[in-house]
Amino acid sequence: MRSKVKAAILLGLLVAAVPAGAAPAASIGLLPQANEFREALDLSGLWDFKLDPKDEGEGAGWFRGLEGARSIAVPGSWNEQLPDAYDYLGPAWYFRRCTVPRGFKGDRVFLRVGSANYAARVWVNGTLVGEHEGGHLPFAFEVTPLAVAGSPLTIAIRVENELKPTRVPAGNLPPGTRTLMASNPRTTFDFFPYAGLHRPVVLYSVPRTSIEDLTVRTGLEGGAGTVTVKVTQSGGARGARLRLHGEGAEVEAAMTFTASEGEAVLRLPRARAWSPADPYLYELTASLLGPGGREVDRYTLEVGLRTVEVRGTQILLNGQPIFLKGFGRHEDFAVSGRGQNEPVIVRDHALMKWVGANSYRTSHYPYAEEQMREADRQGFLVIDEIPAVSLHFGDGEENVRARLLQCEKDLRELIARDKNHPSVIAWSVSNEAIPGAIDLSGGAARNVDPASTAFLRRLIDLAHGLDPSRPATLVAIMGAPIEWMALGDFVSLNRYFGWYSQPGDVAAGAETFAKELDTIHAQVPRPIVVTEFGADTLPGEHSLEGLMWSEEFQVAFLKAYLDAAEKRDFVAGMHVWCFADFRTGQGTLRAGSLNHKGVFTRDREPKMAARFLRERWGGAGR
Ligand code: BDP
Repeated sequence: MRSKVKAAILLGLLVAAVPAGAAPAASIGLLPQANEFREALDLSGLWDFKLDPKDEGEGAGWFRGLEGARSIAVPGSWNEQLPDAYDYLGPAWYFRRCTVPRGFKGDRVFLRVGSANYAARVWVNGTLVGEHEGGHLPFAFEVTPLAVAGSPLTIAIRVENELKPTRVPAGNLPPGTRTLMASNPRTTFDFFPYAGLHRPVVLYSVPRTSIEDLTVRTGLEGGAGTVTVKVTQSGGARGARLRLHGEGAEVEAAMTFTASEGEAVLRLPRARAWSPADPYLYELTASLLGPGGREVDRYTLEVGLRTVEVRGTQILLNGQPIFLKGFGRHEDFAVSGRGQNEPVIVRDHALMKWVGANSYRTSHYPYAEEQMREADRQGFLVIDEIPAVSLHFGDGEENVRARLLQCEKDLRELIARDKNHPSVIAWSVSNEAIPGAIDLSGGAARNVDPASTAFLRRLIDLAHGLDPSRPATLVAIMGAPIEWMALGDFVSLNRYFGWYSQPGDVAAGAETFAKELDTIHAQVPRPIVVTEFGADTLPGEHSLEGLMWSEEFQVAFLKAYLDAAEKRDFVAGMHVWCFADFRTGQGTLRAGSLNHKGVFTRDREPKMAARFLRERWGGAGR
């Protein structure tokens, strides 16, 4: 069993740890789906909940039930639901009873957790079934022997989000380690370390012979399109039938399996390409065929036909240069915290359209799968990022190594999860890795330890290896060394001249920005995407002179940067930091524990800058 699991992890298919005696982790590539062959029971709602500050729950058998429990909503962070748990990050227990649907009879049953931040252990009917480390990504375990159709089932999940140097992102670094800003809790990153079950928990069934994973790659040539589909199956099906439906056309292809995998190409003589202007989605149905050609399993996927490529200093979508207009964002909202919040997902995408954006980055961690589906439907170009924020390299080899392993695991899981989304145009393997010294003047660090460069190169190479169809990038902090910027297929930069340096002098800051763009371009002749630029702005704060923190300052700052970028055809995108104000740790730079660089407030009302961008970017419905 162990070597089988290891092999699968190497393949990037299996993604959670297997405690002794527990079930092997299951594939996370496909969201659970209900149809004639599959069923899914979404366990979102109120669960029993109990903090475990003394860490006594496991020894005392809390996985059998919680005494003195109170309610908690899943999905949702616990921090703002329970007033006494705001900055509690230690262990806590979730517990819930359900009945295994009768329709699961005879099938394999899995339990899938959409995201537990940061580490989770899972028990079903009192039996430990698995554990997982790393927030923001799903994990699943097979629980077939425990889940009897029509019978009651208990689920217990212990979650903790202790800040540790060995985690990604890291926290509680050893005293003396240089961090960008001091904050409480002691993170290395500028967003609140929300904890809990942040996305739905789903119990689902698949037939004994079933589709385990689908990988879709699309191509466009002239007016024609191709959809290459790899099917991974378990249970010994002989073949599969693929059907692609859309635009009044239906094409089919058949495949036979050699072992567990098969591949086939669907050809559309006239294809409707997916793009921000026309995010058209075809429907792909994969059917697994059993004895006598009988259909034994089915999975349906929305597919957008598009190509992405970096050529020279341009990013090409469907062969045409595309300029990324948009934002860095956060999954953040009052009370729900980092929990999946569908009304906010819908509003955020609508507001980005209203502004005229066509792109965003999932700063600084993978977003909910519902976000990615909405991006597919609304035509956003997404830079999809793992939680590798503020990587440090100076706190000892052991810590650095632990973080590298976690980054690699995150990247495997992210690509396994998001590989089929047309909206995802690139993988971001880190945000603002920290060079030894930080230069805020527009220069680049020199003599950086080669081991840190090798660390980042390894992540870029891994992204390329797992998914040769998309570019990979890493986001450079001010003062990052040129050799780091040169590792990605395009350069990504966060810049704050006129804010953190040259404060209050927009003109001087924009000049430093422009000069630095030219210097980088001369050394790395690839597209540059400015993945962050912005200024903290208190809504309602006005200033005739356009002083810092006022709405006028934010508009002037964004305008100066956009103007500088517009004059340089090697700049392929501008992402404003940030879409909306968001909660972060307490610190002297963060009034009300909020980062105020949003062009929308935390409750999604526009600041002046939102209206300015809407004019500039030609927002919808003007
Ligand atoms: C960058 C980070 C981002 C911060 C932002 C800021 O990438 O997470 O929130 O700056 O300071 O350093 O506002």
